[in-house]
Amino acid sequence: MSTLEELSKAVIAGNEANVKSLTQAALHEGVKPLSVINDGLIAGMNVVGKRFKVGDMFVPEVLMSARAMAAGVELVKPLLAGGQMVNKGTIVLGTVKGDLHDIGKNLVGMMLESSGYKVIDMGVDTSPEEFVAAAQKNSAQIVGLSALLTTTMLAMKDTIEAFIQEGIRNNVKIIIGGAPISHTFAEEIGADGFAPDAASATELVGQLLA
Ligand code: B12
Repeated sequence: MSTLEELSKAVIAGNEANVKSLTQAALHEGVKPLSVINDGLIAGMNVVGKRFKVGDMFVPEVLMSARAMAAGVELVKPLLAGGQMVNKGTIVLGTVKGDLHDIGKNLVGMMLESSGYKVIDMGVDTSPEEFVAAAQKNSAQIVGLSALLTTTMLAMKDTIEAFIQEGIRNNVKIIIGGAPISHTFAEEIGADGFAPDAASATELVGQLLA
């Protein structure tokens, strides 16, 4: 079994200590940081998602996997940071109201930071008003919304509405993402863009700011 396969297994098992040592081992072997994330850590989390769906895994186990994955991501993070001092733009990023999922949002934030953007992380369960206030306070060019639940996807629409209400919708580009989100949904609610993963999110931001 390759180190990346073992790493995926450790994420599935929720074994934080093994995730840390295998992440380090993979990096040591010369596996690219992004590949450690995509082909090791996220690959494991994808299996967790499938098992959770069919009832083979339950919330406490999923949380252990999530924690283990986060510990691995922390180790890779410094290697992604480009160290650029130029600020290419400011992004307010958060998980929408009612939603507590933050693994994907954190990955998006990390990739954006490592590409030279300033990221204001709003955390989880962020209300439309909080997004509006943060965008104004930081003169953000981009607002990124994350949602993992079909029920909280609707909070994305409410958040866009709040920017319209405040009269500042044209000052920002609003991008959305998360497992249940699609291009079609983005168009439906009047978002400026959608990206299916962290690397494409960074590309999307680059395009919108060009
Ligand atoms: C981990 C997890 C949890 C953890 C979250 C821990 C944490 N700190 O985030 C815990 C255990 C807390 C949890 C709780 C719940 N969960 Co949950 N969870 C998951 C799981 C297994 C993985 C999600 C994940 O982290 N994926 C890995 C990351 C890397 O992927 P990602 O989030 O999609 O992010 C990528 C892209 O989407 C994109 N992206 C993400 N955000 C953004 C933002 C922008 C701007 C852009 C451009 C791109 C982008 O880039 C990311 C990186 O590539 C999913 C299964 C799944 N298939 O998604 C279920 C899932 C999302 N959960 C689900 C459910 C039902 C729940 C609960 C209601 C369970 C319960 N009964 O209590 C609660 C809800 C809590 C709440 N109010 O939010 C369902 C949702 C079903 C639905 N149709 O709505 C899912 C789909 C599982 C399932 N199949 O049933 N969960």
